[in-house]
Amino acid sequence: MNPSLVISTPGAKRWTVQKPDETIVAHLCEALKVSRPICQLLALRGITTYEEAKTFFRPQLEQLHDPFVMKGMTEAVSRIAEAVEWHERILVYGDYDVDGTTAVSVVYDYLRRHYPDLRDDSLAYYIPHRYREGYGVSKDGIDYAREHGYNLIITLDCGIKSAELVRYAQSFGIDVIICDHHLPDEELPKAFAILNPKQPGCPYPFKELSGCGIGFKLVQAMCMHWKQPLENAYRYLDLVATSIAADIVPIDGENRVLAFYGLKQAAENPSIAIQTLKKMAGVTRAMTISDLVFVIGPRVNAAGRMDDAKKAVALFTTEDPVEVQRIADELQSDNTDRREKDRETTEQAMEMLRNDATRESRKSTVVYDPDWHKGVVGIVASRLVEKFYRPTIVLTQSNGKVSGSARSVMGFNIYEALHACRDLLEAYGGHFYAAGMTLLPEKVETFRNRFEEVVAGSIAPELLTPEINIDAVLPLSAIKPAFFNLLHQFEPFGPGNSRPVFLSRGVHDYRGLSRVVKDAHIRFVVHDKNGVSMDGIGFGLAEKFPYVQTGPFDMVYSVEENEFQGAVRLQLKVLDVRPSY
Ligand SMILES: [Mn+2]
Repeated sequence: MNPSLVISTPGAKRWTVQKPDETIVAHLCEALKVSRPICQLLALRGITTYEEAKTFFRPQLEQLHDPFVMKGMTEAVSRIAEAVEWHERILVYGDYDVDGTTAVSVVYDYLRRHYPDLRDDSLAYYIPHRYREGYGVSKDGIDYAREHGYNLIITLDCGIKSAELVRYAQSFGIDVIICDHHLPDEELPKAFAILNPKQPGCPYPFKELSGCGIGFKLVQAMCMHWKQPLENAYRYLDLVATSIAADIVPIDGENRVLAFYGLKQAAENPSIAIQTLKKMAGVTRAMTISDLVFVIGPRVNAAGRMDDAKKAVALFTTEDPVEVQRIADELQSDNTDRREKDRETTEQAMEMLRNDATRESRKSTVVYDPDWHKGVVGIVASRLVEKFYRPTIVLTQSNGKVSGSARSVMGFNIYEALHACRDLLEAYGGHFYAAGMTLLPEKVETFRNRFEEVVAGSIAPELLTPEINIDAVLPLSAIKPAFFNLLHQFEPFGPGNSRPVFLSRGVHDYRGLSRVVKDAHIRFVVHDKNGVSMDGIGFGLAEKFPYVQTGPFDMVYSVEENEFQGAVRLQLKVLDVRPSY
């Protein structure tokens, strides 16, 4: 972690200027012969040498790690090979979200294509129903395997916490291969093989693969085992990139290579599914990570949220364009339903909070309505975090139990907070920033108070103010096409490699040309003391317009390209402004 300088103004956003290691910056400037701000960005991303910079700027598929380094891979591949050879029945089992359904699609589609013997019902996939069965390996799923004579189950994006159910499967002579990326419990399932770089003793060098990423490594390993061209695995990279984007895993290391080539494929040679979803959403430009998150992700997730996630796998593994279009239409309509419910629920939750006299003094938000749709509580929690910036839980009820989703603010571990309330919960699980839980209806009030106590007692006060991390301080004169071209090579952006944010100090409105648009945003024309002027747009910044009028002011922004009437120009996407000191 780099030591950083915190500038704090009450009531404003926190601007944190990152401080890279100066020795490394100096070394990179010398070795790379590029401008200092670029070297600062590299140093902040953990790059210290010419070689590392080269790897970063020129991702290569050869940089992917050998899948056989992963603990359990040799066993998994030989067991699957054996199953293929002996015409055993294989069930590919995965979670209902984007990561799970893309993972199942990759492994199922690969097996189906390369082993025609396994066609028909000797190879099948199974996605548990989000509400009837819930997350992870289900008893229903195993009973399904048993009743249909499947003797090998490959679990994807789940299974690592299912020791009990793996035992249950084995009691019927069903072997289980687990491919998961979630943090294991102390007791690992006694599966035939476990692929999970986070398990103790796994030497695999990159720990942050998505669930679909693990499925991809398995396919890559099978390609190597059967001496097939690796293209048979690479064809799934658009799905892997989709999972990386949707599951919010860091886009550095191996994930960056996978995401880079996955986006390239989505742009140049997409699967019919991605192409169809893209067209329906009206996206004409090359796909970005945000498109995967905001365009593809919700449509795939909508299937599991509103109906049945099997549709998502059907979409990704069907070759007939007419059929793909039909499924995509269904997903589109699920997504429209989902959006309507989302809007309604957010509205109701906001209203509840506006009427809550204790809101101002609380450090957390817990809202509950037994009639809300289970499929949108997570999204609504995220929206409430955006609006009120507190660790947030949204609860609803189904089948006599209350369940909900938790979302956190930057830097606060919400999973730990739930863990501290565990005596009030029936079940809980999740990560640092997002988690889920179930509890009994009569415990909701006690839980609401306890959660507030836990958050209030442990959260650092500054975490309740949103933070903007600034990569470098720049004069406006530094923003030139050549500079932008280098910035462009930092893509794809995402967690672990955010779009660079810059700070320019002491800028002025240029000749009164900056103005408020649509009552909410500011269109900027700014210049600095060197007479360089730039255009910019600041969404939702209208209330800060007085700073712009009275100037000079400081401004944080990212740089983007704006195409207008055929001409491409650089423009600043302004994130915040404040008066210069
Ligand atoms: Mn996952």
